[in-house]
Amino acid sequence: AVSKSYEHIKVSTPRTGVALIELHRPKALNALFTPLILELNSALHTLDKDPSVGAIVLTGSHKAFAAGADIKEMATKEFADAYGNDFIESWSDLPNTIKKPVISAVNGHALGGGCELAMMCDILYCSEKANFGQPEIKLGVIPGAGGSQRLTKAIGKSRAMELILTGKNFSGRDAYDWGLAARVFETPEQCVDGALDTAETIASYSRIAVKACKEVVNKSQDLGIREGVEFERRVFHGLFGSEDQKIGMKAFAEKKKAEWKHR
Ligand code: CO8
Repeated sequence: AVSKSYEHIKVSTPRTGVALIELHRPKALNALFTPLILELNSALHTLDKDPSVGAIVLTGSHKAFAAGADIKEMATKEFADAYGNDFIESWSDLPNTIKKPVISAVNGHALGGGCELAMMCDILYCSEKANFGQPEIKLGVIPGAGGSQRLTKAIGKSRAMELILTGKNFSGRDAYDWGLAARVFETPEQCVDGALDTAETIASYSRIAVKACKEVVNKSQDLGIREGVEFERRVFHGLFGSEDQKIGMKAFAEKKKAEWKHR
């Protein structure tokens, strides 16, 4: 992925085991249009298969994570096309279609589809002045890429309802206070650095155990507690068949650093 050249995103590997994807469509504040989404899809899937990568950070610019789906691209769309071609379907779950964790580092605007893309990631970090919102109501539509579901799960019904019905924006500080963001940073630089630090920590662990963590935590979003706990236990059992469980537990007993097989 790193050597591939993209037009609307930049991919690099700033830390050991960590890939950084930067949305890069500065003229339109990273508005999400089809060519960008196709590149993002391609990069995520390539990185997912790259054994040297353990975790991924997704960010935009200091000014905009993404100012939403491309309104100009959508403006003339008809129902038959939207429904017939299931518009958004291929975009709406991007970071969840891959197995490795994706951390979003949100600076600047994260509106509409931009907010939704940030929320699809496994961990959300932001800076204080990040500007989140689901302004679709102002365009005569509703969130279309999971916003009504993920925002509601993250911050509660009454608050999400208010934001989605009014189209009011909220800050990175609010996102943190309400539990949407795992961490909030003072500056955009600190936010991206913080996300890279966390990604580096994740990438230092057994790839198999990391994938299993992502899978079981994400299951909690769809399953009831009893089924979720049962699912977790089965995956836990499965890990006793991995070399890394032996390596990790032996290293602890011997007071040594684990040298993972699956790295
Ligand atoms: N689509 C297309 N172009 C955009 C978008 C957008 N969402 N946002 C900004 N741009 C363009 C502007 O048109 C402008 O282009 P030009 O220079 O050619 O006029 C350029 O980016 C710079 O923007 P502004 O001049 O407006 O910059 P400001 O700093 O004055 O304002 C704002 C920044 C407040 C972010 C403003 O641009 C804005 O309100 N943008 C629209 C935000 C919005 O409504 N987003 C929601 C879109 S609907 C949606 O996302 C549906 C979700 C569907 C699912 C998506 C799946 C991932």
